[in-house]
Amino acid sequence: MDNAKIADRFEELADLLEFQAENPFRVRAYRTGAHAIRDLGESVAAILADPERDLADLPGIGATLAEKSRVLIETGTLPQLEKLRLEVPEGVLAMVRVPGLGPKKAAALFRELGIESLAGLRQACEQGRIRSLKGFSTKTEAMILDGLGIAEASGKRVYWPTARRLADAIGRHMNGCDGIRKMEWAGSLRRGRETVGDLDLLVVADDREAAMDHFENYPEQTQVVARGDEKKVSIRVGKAFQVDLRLVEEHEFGAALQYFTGSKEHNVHLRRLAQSKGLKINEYGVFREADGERVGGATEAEVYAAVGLPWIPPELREDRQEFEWAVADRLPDLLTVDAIRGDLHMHTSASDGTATIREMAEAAIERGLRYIAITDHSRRVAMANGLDPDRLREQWEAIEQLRPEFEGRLTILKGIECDILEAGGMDLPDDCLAEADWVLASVHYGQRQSREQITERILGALENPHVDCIAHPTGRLIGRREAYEVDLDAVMRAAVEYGKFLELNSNPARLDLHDVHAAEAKRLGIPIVINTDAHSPDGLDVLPCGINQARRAGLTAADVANTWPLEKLLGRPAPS
Ligand code: DGT
Ligand code: CA
Ligand code: CA
Ligand code: ZN
Repeated sequence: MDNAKIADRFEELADLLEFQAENPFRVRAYRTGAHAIRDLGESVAAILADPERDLADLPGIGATLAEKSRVLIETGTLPQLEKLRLEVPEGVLAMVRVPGLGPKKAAALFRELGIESLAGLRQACEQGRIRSLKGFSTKTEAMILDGLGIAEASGKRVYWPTARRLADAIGRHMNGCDGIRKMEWAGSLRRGRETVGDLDLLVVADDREAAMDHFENYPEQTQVVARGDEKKVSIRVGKAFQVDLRLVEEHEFGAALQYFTGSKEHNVHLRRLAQSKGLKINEYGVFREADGERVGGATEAEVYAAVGLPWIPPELREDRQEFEWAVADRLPDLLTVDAIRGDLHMHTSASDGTATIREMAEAAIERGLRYIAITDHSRRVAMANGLDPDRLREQWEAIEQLRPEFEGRLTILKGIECDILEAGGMDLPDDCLAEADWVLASVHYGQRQSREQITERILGALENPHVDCIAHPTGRLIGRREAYEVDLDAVMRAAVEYGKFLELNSNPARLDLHDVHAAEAKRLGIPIVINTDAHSPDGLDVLPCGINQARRAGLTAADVANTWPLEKLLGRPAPS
């Protein structure tokens, strides 16, 4: 069982205990532990297996959670969790998360009225069956109905670039409103998270009413959710995706931006730091506890400076290591998109791409790249028309013939995305791989094999002297398919031993390696290659998603091999 799954179990346990009105400190202990484990670079299993180390020593974990982690890894579950799952139906937990309901009220509805799903809850409200309960009224019913709309929508997160495009469109619309002095997107969009639950826009405007009216009139808007007061309004676009607008004062803008950028955990940590210095930080500014005097908040830098810290880039604000780094003035100089010089994973119409080698090369030049590798699928991926040695050598000949045309503008590497076979071993013979400039190795089939099998297959690929890099190393598809079972610690150790690269695939559905693992790779000195895996010229435009993920992992340009000159990356003169 990997760290993410252990964290999921602890979070579920916290939700269930909260519903049972358990001691809030215990509930919090599980949540803190889940957060700590989710953000751990090494696997919990490896730490437990190491007799020299004690999982209980790690911050946020402790003896109880260490013991439960051991049981989870050994048995796949916890007796306590199994028992609670029987007592509390799944739908009831969803009710706990409905804004305005909470664990206490949800428990009453479940016990007194037998409601155990969001659908049942809506029906009971509409039939007026809830107002009869002690502590409930017609007003609660209306509030729950409102909350239900939000809860149903809030399950649907979108990939980051979808949110980015929507934000840009709304931004253009808002530019048509007079008297807007400042405007910035906050929340998970600004932190560059993989998925975004809703959008948070902050605006300073001469005329608040006018700005809110303009926002409500966004043409693609399907519903105005709430215009509670004179400072906030939310709309829904498309299928219930929510966009919040908040109007703030100019001198509060930095404090508001800091607050609404989050994450919540980062903000909690920052406020704790402020308290220890006799300060109070909220969305309106920084204040002295003693006399309430305001000491800053016009800019974000002012907010951080008030507690003696440099400004922290939004992508790092997850309460991982950013405070430790900031205190020591060791914040990494995060990678930017223009540092990327090459893209070493892309497909053409020879396999499942849509464009020719020349079209991909031209598109790469337009995007400022200096080198690319053409990496079509190998023969095992028959449904993508994967290449056998003959077709691959033909393609490489075509690349050699194209090279003079691109001389001085772009180097085209003869590459391949070679499958790692189910039984182990590479899909193409060594003599063929030996002729390539760049070999990616991927697991596409047999993803349901055991952890041992999949790990062995990948270790085998890393041992092969012709393989340069493991593509999308965990195989996850965000929101659609879990990562395959693999011992990433072992994979990383082997990558170090054989001097291989690991990919960070920029496809918004993959983002694989994900941030925590990319950070661990950096710690071990494994160079990361950020690729697009483009299947068309436009496919090259997903690069910013990979950059976000790399920044969230704290990577600098030096940590990312495709910012390097090609000679350094290949360890030999570049082909021409
Ligand atoms: P999302 O929308 O689920 O992708 O994630 P965020 O981070 O954008 O979350 P959202 O939209 O609920 O809130 C935006 C930020 O506002 C959040 O990152 C931190 C701040 N914030 C919101 N509610 C709270 C709260 O109850 N406590 C604290 N400390 N911060 C909050
Ligand atoms: Ca948000
Ligand atoms: Ca929000
Ligand atoms: Zn590919």
